[in-house]
Amino acid sequence: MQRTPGAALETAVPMEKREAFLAAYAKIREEILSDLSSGDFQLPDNILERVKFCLDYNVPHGKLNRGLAVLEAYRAARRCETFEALSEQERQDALLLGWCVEWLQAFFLVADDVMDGSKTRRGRPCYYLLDHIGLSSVNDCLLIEAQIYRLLRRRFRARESDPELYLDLVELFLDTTYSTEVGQMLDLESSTGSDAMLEKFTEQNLLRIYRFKTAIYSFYLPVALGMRLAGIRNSLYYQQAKEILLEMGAYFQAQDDFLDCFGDPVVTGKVGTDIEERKCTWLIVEALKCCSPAQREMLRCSYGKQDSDSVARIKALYRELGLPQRFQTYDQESYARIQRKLEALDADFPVEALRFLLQSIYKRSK
Ligand code: GPP
Ligand code: MG
Ligand code: MG
Ligand code: MG
Repeated sequence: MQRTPGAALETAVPMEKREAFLAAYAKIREEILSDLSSGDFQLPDNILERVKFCLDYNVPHGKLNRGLAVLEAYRAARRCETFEALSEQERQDALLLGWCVEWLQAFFLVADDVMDGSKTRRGRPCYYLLDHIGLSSVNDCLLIEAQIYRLLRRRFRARESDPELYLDLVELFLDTTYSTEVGQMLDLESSTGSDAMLEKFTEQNLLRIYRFKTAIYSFYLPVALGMRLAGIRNSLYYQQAKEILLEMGAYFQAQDDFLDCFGDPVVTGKVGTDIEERKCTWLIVEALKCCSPAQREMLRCSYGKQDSDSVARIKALYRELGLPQRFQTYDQESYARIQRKLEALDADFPVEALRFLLQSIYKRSK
């Protein structure tokens, strides 16, 4: 399939689907606000407004691919032609789980931007940089996370038609969160140390970071949730899905690393900090594979420095080494390899869900 760069998301996700998904957001937010205004909490209006601001700022402005992937995985696992053909209750359950994944993403992003010293996210200042927020962003991201479990409890606890569903869903979220936090630790750890630490930037370390910090929550979780909601219990399906989804997740994070340096901030909505923050990225690992001893010395001196001259030197070297062209090849080869794996899957498998995710990332520009 031929695509022009930047066309990926627009064609993979029809506008009506995104709008239908977005329409469910306000209802879920109202459920959370109503919980906080009643029962033990009885919070006053000004505090409820603050919670509303925090959610509106952080939850609904992304690409929504993770949330939409839950709907797609559920539809495919239920063997339904369209999402609309499902019953009202089934659609509401899938929409809620889709939004729970977007809530998880919001929790991670608020925290990640603090740790990465980022300035912008989704085209606006990072939440922690807002005047009236600052360090209270730490508690706010914990609140966002905790809301996932209140939503799950209210919707799925003690469901007679599937008594184990609730625990399975809670465990999927908890295990995923733990893995992502391990991944974030590896990401942060690989970026600390003295100038002599280029040795940490190996392909093996990079793939471990990708698997844990991105692939599990962004790719495996949405599909596993859709499959589990549809009642699939056969662990073989989950293993098969996981293998391919982790590969897709690594491909997605390599794109994220590339866009951090070479993407257009107007399109990505964020200004990269990977070079300044000494991150273990696709670009630095690739550069170290093909640079000369003199270029390696330059990397050793300039990588991870905050000043703009050092950053410009690194970017110039990346270009000199032909990394943008090498990345294009990597992009095409990854897509083709994963596509072949999808084609080889068992006919019983809800493969459209995986295809949806792959189409939504190929040659992406944001
Ligand atoms: C992406 O890394 C990974 C995450 C956002 C997970 C964060 C996990 C936590 C436990 C907080 P990134 O820093 O490259 O993403 P971005 O480029 O979007 O800042
Ligand atoms: Mg970041
Ligand atoms: Mg990060
Ligand atoms: Mg990044």
